[in-house]
Amino acid sequence: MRVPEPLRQLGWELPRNFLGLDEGASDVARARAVILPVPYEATVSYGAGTAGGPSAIIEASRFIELYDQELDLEPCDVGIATLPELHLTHASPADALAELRAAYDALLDAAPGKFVLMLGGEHSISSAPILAWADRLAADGRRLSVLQVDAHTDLRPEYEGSPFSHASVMHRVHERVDLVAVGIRATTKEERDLVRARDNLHVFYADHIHDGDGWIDDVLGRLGDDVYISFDVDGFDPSLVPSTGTPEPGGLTWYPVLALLRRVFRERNVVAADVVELAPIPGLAAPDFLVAKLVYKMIAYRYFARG
Ligand SMILES: [Mn+2]
Repeated sequence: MRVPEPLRQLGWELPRNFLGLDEGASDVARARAVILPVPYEATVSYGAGTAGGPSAIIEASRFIELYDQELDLEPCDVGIATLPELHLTHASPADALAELRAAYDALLDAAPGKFVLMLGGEHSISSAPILAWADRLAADGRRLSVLQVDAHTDLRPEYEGSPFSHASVMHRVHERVDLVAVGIRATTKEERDLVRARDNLHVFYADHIHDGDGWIDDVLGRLGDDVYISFDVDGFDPSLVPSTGTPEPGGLTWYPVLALLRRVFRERNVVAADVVELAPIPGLAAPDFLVAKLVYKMIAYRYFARG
C-alpha cells in the first residue's frame, strides 16, 4: 500500500517483499529480477514444513543489508520484484506441476529477459521451470545444463509410488538436459548405475569436494553455455541449515558455495534459478537468513559477477 505523502516520514515497517524494497525498486515492470514464491508441499518424505519456506526467506530478507561489500555496490539497484505466492492445486502432483508449468511459461512470456528466481516449496516443483527452459532453448537448437546443488541425487524413477516425488525430480528431466549435481552424499545403487551409464549426468560427491581442490573447474567443465541452477538447501551442511526435511551430514559450507556460484554466473549464461526445501524451524533464524542471503547473492552475481 502506498502511504500518503504527508505520512511518508513516519516509522513504517519495511514492505513485505524480498529485501523490503520500496515501490520503485520492487516494481515488476522495472525490475530486472523477479522472485516467484511457490509454497508447494505434497510429497515430502520425512520432515514437513517446506510450504513455509518462501515466506520465511522473504521475511528474513527484509533485515539483511542491501550493500554487498564483496561487490562494493547495492545489487538491489537492478530492481527486484516479488510476486505473490503461487498456490498450486492439491488435486494431484501431476496437476500441480502442469499448473506451475503454465504459470511459469506465462511469466516468461510476460516478463521477457528478466531473471526469475523461484522459491520453494519442495524440490518436485523444479521440473516445471527446468522443462520450460529446456523447451525454449531446444527451439533455438540449444541444450540446457542444470546445476543441481543437493545432498540427494533425486534420480529415482519414482518414490513412494509417485514419479512426481521430490526424490524423483531430476529423473523427470534427466533425458532433456545435461545434469551436474554438486554436494551429493545420499544416493542409491540404482541412481549410481544410471549416472555411470549416461554421459549427460555428472555427480560431484561432497566428500570429494571436501578433500580436493579444483572441483569448481571440473564442475564448470561439465556445464554447457546455458545453465539453470536448482539449489536444494540440504546441499548445505545441516550445522548451517538444519531446517530441511531430509538433512544429511557432511554438506557444503558458505564460502565454497559462493565460490562456485560466482564462477558459474561469471562464466555461463544462467537463465533462471530456484532455491527449494527450506522448512523453517520456529525460533531458529540463522538458516532463514542464510537462504535469504544466498538468494540475494545469486541475483548479485547474475548482474555484477562479470565485473
Ligand atoms: Mn535434497
